Amino acid sequence: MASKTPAPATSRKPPTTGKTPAREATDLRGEGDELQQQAGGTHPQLTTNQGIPVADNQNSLKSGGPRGPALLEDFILREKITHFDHERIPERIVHARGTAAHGTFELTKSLSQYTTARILTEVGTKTPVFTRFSTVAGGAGSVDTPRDVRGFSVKFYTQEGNWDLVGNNIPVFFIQDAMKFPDVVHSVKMEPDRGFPQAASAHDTFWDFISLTPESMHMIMWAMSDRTIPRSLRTIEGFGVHSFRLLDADGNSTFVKFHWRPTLGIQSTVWDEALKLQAADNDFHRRDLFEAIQAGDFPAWDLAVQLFTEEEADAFPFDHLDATKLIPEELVPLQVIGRMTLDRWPDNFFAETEQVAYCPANIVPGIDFSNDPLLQGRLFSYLDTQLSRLGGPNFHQIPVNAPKCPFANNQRDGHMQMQVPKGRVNYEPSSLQGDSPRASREAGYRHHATVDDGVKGRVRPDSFADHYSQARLFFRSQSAIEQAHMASALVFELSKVETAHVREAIVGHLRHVDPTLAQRVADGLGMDALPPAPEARVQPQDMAVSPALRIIDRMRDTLQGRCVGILVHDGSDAATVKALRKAAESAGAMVKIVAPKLGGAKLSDGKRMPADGQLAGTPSTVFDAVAVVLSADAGKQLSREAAAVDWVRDAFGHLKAIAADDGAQAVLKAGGIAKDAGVLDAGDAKGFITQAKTRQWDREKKVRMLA
Ligand code: HDD
Repeated sequence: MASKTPAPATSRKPPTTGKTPAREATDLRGEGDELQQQAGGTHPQLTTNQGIPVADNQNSLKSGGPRGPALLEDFILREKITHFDHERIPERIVHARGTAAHGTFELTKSLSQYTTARILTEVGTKTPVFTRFSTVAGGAGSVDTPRDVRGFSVKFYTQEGNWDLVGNNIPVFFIQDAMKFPDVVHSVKMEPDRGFPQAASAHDTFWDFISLTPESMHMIMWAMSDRTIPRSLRTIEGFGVHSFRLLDADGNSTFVKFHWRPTLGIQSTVWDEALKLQAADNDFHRRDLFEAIQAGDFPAWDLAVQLFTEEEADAFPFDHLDATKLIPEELVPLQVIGRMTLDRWPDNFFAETEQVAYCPANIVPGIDFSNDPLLQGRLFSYLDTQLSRLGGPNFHQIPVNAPKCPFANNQRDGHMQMQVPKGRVNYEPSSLQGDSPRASREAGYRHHATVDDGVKGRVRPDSFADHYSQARLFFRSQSAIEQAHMASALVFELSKVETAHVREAIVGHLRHVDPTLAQRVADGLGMDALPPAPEARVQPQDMAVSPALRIIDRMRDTLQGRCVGILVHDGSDAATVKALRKAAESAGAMVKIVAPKLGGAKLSDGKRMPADGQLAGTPSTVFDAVAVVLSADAGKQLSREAAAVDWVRDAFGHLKAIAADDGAQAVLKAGGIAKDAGVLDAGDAKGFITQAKTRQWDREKKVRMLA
């Protein structure tokens, strides 16, 4: 319903109430009205949705005096409550928890040799985008940092219509055929009888499904890697997953895979940190993106493509139409063709982030689908889900979903029709109206002309049967630290599985992936012997390792996009705090001051430094590196404060650089922190910044027993 723009307050007077019987309250306004008058400002007249001015927004209409019953006649109360009762819509069945931002995409390299799509051929054009990141399993009100795949959806409002690239931060998927999607999702969401676990993947049900679905093994390797515990949404990669086609003007086709690469580089957390972040800040990723955009520190991603022909695809040792397979960059290199920058936070979360409706079937001329059976199922599912989620067939008219280019057709009416089409003609062919829309062979969408022969049947190609080679490729391509994280993640997750035969079945599959991995997980679970491996239809092959699949070696040593916390108390040395802050900010970090009291601390120069966070509510998990600057007295005092001791102990355990002055040593001692290359004197701001740019991976074996 379009809301009427209310007239300025001065032009409309509240209606008079007529004669007030003596026994009723004499002042219609409630206390809230009086208090808000003091807040000042010029406010428009409050009205109902019909534009009727409201005189009292605090009290319902009563009969028989102020303590009498409320009246059904109160159309203002009824309208307000009715609207409120219907404020929620069904949340997404998957990817319910999301965070989005507006931005632009600018093409830097034309693909005109391969496609007619203007967004991929017109260098320099800035195309508006709306990009939503999400977790998969949790509900809309769950947390940002579980171990989970992250959704990465981009709506490009191109001049030729909306193009939605609906991907994830992982280039492969759990299943090969859309027929299995409801099953994998049912198994991963909370168990239906008990309603838990919430937020992250379920235990027995999920691993039961996985143990019986070997095609998911490659995706499981990714899910158990540090990719699923990202530091921030600004530091995740994105993948279109499927092969698509690019079509040139003659209809010639080239296959393409789309990749997003964050300009800040990829970065993850460590598992203990991710667990503690859930307690520290449910909205850690959403807040990070919000704060970065508000600060003008706009996150950006390069769009890269892998291009290959049908003949090249036929020579791959895997089937690229199988969404459980990736194409190693070493086989088909990435070409960067443009950059997306997110620079505007939505004005309203519900209207935009919640109501945005992505659909992989939204595609523009010059791009086409491949025969990937998972993609084909998706082409149906997304439009269908919006019909119930957004309530009817006109959701494309919601501003965030509407194309920004002209659009016209003969589709009419339906729930919540916002447009008022003019004229007699709502059909085609027609001859009665000169301006009714017509299809155009030249500009219109063209499909690739494919020849498919063979018999009809519910079948899976033999070329999809190798479930382990790429799982092995992924595991063996990781650095030793990442392999240890994966083994430990598997032990952690399987330790939550109560059913012994499910745990054993998974370890059995791991034997095909990598026998050493299977052994480490079996040891971590306390198994006396390795369970048998299931029969593999195709024996796994060794592929050349792909270093591009690692994270740790590819993380950028930088403080850009990262946050440094400085813990202070009364008497902290002002010069040291100032020098650390300056050094961190010059290196691109955001700096936050933490103190036992939010009012801050009176530093050695007698000046009060306000705090950005109070110690008990701002643990070191929310920072990338920390400094502790304390007077001797404050150090002694805080060494008996668990929040301060945890602050340094967690920073140390999470492999972060720590700068501490003499006064802070008492807290470090209470935290049992031993000096290493990442523990520095607070006077050495330069050394601290160097260490703060990276995680202290060498420290890990001293603080954690990994599988
Ligand atoms: Fe999906 C949402 C990504 C397979 C059915 N999916 C959804 C979102 C993302 C993905 C990022 C959130 C969109 C948003 O922010 O609103 N989905 C993927 C990827 C897949 C995939 C990368 C495999 C490569 N999805 C997939 C299949 C089906 C669906 C096979 C069904 C056959 N997905 C849906 C859905 C959702 C959805 C049920 C829920 C909400 C929505 O669509 O709008 O239709």
